[in-house]
Amino acid sequence: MLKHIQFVNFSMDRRKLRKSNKISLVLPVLNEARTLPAVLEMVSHSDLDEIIVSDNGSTDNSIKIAMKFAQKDNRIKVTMWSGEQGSGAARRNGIKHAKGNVLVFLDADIGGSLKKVPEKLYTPILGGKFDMVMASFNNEGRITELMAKPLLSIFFPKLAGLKQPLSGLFAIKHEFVFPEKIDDGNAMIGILLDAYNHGARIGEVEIGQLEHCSRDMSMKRQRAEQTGRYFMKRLFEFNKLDKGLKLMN
Ligand SMILES: Nc1nc2c(ncn2[C@@H]2O[C@H](COP(=O)(O)OP(=O)(O)OP(=O)(O)O)[C@@H](O)[C@H]2O)c(=O)[nH]1
Ligand SMILES: [Mg+2]
Repeated sequence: MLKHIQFVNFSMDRRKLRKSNKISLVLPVLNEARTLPAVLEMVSHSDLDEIIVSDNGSTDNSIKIAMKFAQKDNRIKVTMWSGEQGSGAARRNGIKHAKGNVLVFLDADIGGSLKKVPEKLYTPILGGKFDMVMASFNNEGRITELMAKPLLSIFFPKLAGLKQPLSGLFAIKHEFVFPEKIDDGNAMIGILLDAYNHGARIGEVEIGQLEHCSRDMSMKRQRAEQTGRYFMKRLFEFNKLDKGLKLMN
């Protein structure tokens, strides 16, 4: 199920495959004026059909920055709405506008030192062997290491080897994303489990080193709680709770 895959350069065949696919990038943004220019610069050099910036209430210059990039590059669309808060809600809103058969998701706080991240994530999907490709990188997040990985190894052991199961950096075939199920908050665990439950072939690919960004403990606790809640929701839905509890004994 889980394979480490390396970025492969485009061959002639790959170029043909790229043409027969439409690729949309969805970028949720909330107050990321510091890092957004570098991320938009990087993705505007990527081979993407559309770039959807999904903002719901930034109070810094994020929207102004995104609009400026959109004037120079007609693939960039800025969608704004008011309503549910959270990166999951922002992803859901972005997907509504996405026309691609392959979707790439990035976060706007990853900094600009990484190169060609969209290509690294979507290329293995074009190759036909994967339906979802997660980014792999070396940063060790506390919620990832101390919560997501232990829970995955108890209930979904085939996913336990994923290096970054909560990463918001991934590519996925549109048909394996279920917007109506995407939770408002820290939705990654649900997006991953819903795809897995529908039989998605999941891989991961090295993308390099992310800029470190550390949040305060109360923010971390809120995110951990959301991850726990969304995880448990899936256990009930997939009838996994009884089986998992037996495994724990
Ligand atoms: N539109 C919108 N975007 C959001 C919201 N919350 C977060 N985002 C964006 O979603 C992406 C991921 O959010 P982060 O806060 O970085 O979440 P994270 O990467 O899981 O957590 P950290 O490890 O603390 O960075 C970033 O690009 C944020 O700007 C929100 O309420 N609305
Ligand atoms: Mg982040």
